[in-house]
Amino acid sequence: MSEKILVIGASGQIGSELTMGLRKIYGDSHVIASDIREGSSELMNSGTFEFVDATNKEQIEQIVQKHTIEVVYLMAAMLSGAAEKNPEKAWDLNMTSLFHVLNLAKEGVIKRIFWPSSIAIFGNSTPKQMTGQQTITEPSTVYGISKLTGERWCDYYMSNFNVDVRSIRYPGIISWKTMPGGGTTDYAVEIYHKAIIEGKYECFLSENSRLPMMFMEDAIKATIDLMKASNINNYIAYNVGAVDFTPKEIVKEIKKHLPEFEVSYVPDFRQKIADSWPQSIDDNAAKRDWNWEHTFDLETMTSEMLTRLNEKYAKS
Ligand code: AKB
Repeated sequence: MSEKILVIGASGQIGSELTMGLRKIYGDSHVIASDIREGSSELMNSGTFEFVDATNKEQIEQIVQKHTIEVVYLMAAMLSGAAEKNPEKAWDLNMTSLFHVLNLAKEGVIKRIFWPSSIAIFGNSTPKQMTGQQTITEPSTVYGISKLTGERWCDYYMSNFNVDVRSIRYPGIISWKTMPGGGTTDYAVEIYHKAIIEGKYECFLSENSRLPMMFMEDAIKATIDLMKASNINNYIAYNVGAVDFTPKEIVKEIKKHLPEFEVSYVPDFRQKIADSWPQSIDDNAAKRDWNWEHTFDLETMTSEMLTRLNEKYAKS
């Protein structure tokens, strides 16, 4: 029988699709979804859902005990743009929730943790091209500082208390089911929706801002594969790469399907965040240690996004 899994932050962009991916593999009754707010009807109707505030240890512990949970995916987080506006709240959510879950593992209540890190751990002093697994990490954002600190704490709990905690430094994640919220890479999701609904989009990053990105299917595969891997005692948080592109390049790709699509560029405070992040990622460690390989490139991702969103909006 497979282990019981709890996803905290299951109603969010990655959490919702991760929950569905885990339910497909391990069975609906083995994967408990939790969040402070309800998720999509697909999520709510496919298995058990519990209301959990990720900053409340008692609530997490109660659900862990109620469902005899052994593995926790902690997906609740405040992303880069939102965190700049609410630094203390972001720090509290991103760090307190991690401590609660790390301590449950230290106490032997749960066996294994997945906790997402981000390319935001890198900063202005990091080499921007093919940014390495081990390089300069001097983040300049609240979110980046919380993610880098989180990586250090995960390493500390692993080294000192033998806690099995695994992590991925996610790039921008592109998906059509659930909207992201508060991130700097969110433009790369919004742009597809706006292309279909309005035929125009005002982009909050400049046209040449290159960032590493990944299609959701690849992100879910990476997450689940890392949690299944048996030989990963090299790093806590792995770089994973897939595609990198600029707003101008994604527009060019969308225009192949929707030639009338119009975009204007009005960079806001998120431009500074984007400028501090890598442009492409060296993921050789993940390839070597657990055979990481991405599937979607800009062309296949664009075609899938537009097809799926067209179907979705036609139904609504
Ligand atoms: C964000 O833009 O804040 C996130 C991230 C790269 O971690 N998508």
